[in-house]
Amino acid sequence: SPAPWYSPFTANTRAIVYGMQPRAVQGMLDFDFICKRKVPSVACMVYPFGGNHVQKFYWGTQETLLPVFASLKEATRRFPDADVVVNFASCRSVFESTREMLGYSQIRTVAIIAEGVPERHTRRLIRLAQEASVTLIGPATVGGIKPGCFKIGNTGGMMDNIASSKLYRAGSVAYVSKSGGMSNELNNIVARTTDGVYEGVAIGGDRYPGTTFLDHLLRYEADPGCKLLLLLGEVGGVEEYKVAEAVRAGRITKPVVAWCIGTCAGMFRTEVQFGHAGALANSARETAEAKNAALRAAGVHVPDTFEAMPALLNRVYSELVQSGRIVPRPEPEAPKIPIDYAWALELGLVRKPAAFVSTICDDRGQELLYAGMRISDGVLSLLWFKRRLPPYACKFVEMVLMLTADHGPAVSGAHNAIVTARAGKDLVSSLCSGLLTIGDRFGGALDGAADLFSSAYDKGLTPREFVDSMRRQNKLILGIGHKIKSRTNPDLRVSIITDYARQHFPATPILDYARAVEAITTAKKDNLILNVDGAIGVLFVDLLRHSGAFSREEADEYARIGTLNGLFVLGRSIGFIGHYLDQKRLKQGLYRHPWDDISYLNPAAIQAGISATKGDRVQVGAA
Ligand code: Q5B
Repeated sequence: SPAPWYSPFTANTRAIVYGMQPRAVQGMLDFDFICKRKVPSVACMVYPFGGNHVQKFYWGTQETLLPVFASLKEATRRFPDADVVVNFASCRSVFESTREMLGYSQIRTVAIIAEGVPERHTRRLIRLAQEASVTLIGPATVGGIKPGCFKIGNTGGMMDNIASSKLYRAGSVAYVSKSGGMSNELNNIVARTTDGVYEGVAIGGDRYPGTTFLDHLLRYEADPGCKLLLLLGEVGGVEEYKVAEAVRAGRITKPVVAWCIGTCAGMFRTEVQFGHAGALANSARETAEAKNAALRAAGVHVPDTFEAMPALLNRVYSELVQSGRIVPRPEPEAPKIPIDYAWALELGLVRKPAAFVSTICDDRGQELLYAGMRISDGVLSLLWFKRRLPPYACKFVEMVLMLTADHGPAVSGAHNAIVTARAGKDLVSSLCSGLLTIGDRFGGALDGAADLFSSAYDKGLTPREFVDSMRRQNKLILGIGHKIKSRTNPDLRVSIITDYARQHFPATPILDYARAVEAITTAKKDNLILNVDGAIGVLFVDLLRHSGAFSREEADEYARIGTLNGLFVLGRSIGFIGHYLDQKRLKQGLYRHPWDDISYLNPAAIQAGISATKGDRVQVGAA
């Protein structure tokens, strides 16, 4: 059965929210939930841009979906039981959209939230609404609230506010005010001084509100659930006189408590425009003082000051209880209010174990911080070592990255990256393919070299003893040897970096030791030089041990956990990416290794070849 005329909002009211206002919709659903409504009060939303779709919301702690329609026509067709529209359209488009709403006979109430609606538009809408018998609330309003039943948009503020004013269950006091902010104040006052709010509407602060104080007070008068009326008028306009007249004429018989705010206006020498568009007294009649006096004379309970209103309200309420006209109901258990995780976190109410721990980088603030320091303080040292390194050390790191960035297309990693790129793969695949070749033999000998040389040095082995011990173990010395570089074809990268270190490092004992080892290995074979991996590896040990920035334990740990190879990986990634881009730019096709560069050996041929040549390589390609 349809709701009676005086009760536009019930526990079954279904509304259409016009405009994309997910926060307001979530607030309405949260209110419904704590009121124990069976069905959400928001049936759907209308948003002309973006087509029909669904939006995700919470119903309590569960997630639910609400439909969004591109047109009001579709929304009303799909939800013929929706009789309220909360219109969030802007002041520019609210006239057209409200006029359209008034054309659907199922719509009985429209709340207009927009501020700044031209008065001529409002007046036309009021006329159209009256013709269609539609209750218009607003413009320039937050809306209204009916505890246990329905909440318009953002009315009542946050959920904790709504709960503390007990708006999840009905009381006996119905109020009407202009201001949404003052409605919150009334919610609070009513909850503290009476059995609570039965209904509250903020009609909006414009000079021509869609419905007036009297319209709502007459509804409350007719509504048997409401026992006590509360009016918060204000300076400007004459609507309060109509209320006084209704009381005097007996159209309102229930007790009314009222106060018009803005009594301080008389303290100013000129007329003051208060916050609302309509809050300006254009004549002595429109002052708050004159209106309070008129209301008092009509028999309305008017306090001497706003501060005295709660006590007066309590007194009138107590009289109603004593006379039996209000029978206080048992207080239901206060509902649990689901709050969003982000908000709970901000309030310090929840904690959750983090899935990741990061101690090196914080991107949450305006300025990116590495290890708690500004990134201009040296990117690598902050992110890898979590500390500022001396400028000479930062420069050393930069030089390492530069010197290791590339060594031509023939080396293992670049070759792989190129072949991968030519197989049509993407940048990341090509880069990874190159990086996966880095290890003890190619490019990844830094940590091993650092460990071998520093351990031998720490043990007090002479360079000769060290070389001999490695030979006895049949182990290659990591950091020694190069495919093409030699004493006669020196690796300039090694001299650049060692010269720099000798000039700037406080001490280079491990480098000196490695150079002494090199003197022995090159005596055996010209290419057994201290290679680029070895040079960087031993120099980093010298840096870790003598820069003063690390303890000895830290220095050892960094070598142990692969930090130094990381330098090569990082630097050489630049080169691999370069090769990938080069191949793509050159539109190089699929690479296939030429047959003439492959020795095809079958087991029989190997057998024959080995016996025929006593161990030399056998060419059997033609076979
Ligand atoms: N012999 C680098 O070998 C290479 C010896 C050794 C004692 C050694 C080899 C090696 C250790 C690993 C290492 C990093 C494979 C190299 C890099 C980056 C790069 C690359 C680029 C870039 C070269 C000939 C004779 C044999 C061996 C003996 C060799 N190495 N003895 N300690 N370390 N080094 N890797 O020329 O008696 O004849 O049997 O594994 O530090 O990767 O540019 O290309 O920037 O991209 O093939 O610079 O040295 O020499 O294996 O034929 O050996 O010398 O025992 O003795 P080769 P082999 P014998 S830098």
